[in-house]
Amino acid sequence: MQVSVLVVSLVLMIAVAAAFWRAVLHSAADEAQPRPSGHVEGYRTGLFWALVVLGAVAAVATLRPWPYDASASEGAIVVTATGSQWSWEIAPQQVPVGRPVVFKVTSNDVNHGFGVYDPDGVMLFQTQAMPGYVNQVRYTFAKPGKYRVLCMEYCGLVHHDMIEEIEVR
Ligand SMILES: [Cu+2]
Repeated sequence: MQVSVLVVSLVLMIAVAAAFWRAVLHSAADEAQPRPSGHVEGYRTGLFWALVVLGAVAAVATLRPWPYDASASEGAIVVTATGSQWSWEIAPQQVPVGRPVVFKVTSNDVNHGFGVYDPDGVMLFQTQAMPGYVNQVRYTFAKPGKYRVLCMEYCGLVHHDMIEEIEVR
C-alpha cells in the first residue's frame, strides 16, 4: 500500500514538475513576441481591479461572527468538558433548550478534538481540547434531543471510542 502511494506521489510530482518546466519554456518563447497593445492592457487592468473589488465585496458579504471566542455572560450555562485517553468528562450533561451554553474545553493528557453533533448526526461546532489550555465555545441549542460529543483528533488506540452524550431538554 505504502509503495503504491509513493509511486503515485512520484508520478504526480514528475507531472507537476513537467508542467512547470513547460510553462517556463513557453514564457521564454512569449518574451520574444511583441507586447499586446495598450488597449488590451487597459482591458486587463480594468478586469484585474474589477476582480479585486468583487473579491473584497464577496469577503465582506460572507463575514460571520467568529464562534470560538466566547466568554460566559449572564444567563449562560457553563459546561466543563475534559478529554482523557479515551473518554470525556462532561458536567453537567443536561442543558436547557434556548439558553446560551459556554463549553470550557480542556484535556488531561494529549490533544483531543471536542466536536458536537446534533441528533441527526450533523456537526454543530468543534474546538480543540488541549492540555494546559481552556478553549471556550458558546452555543445555544435550538431543539431538545440527545447530542453526541466525538473526539475530532486522533489521540491513540481507542480514539474512536471517545463518544459522550449531552442531553438538551
Ligand atoms: Cu481522539
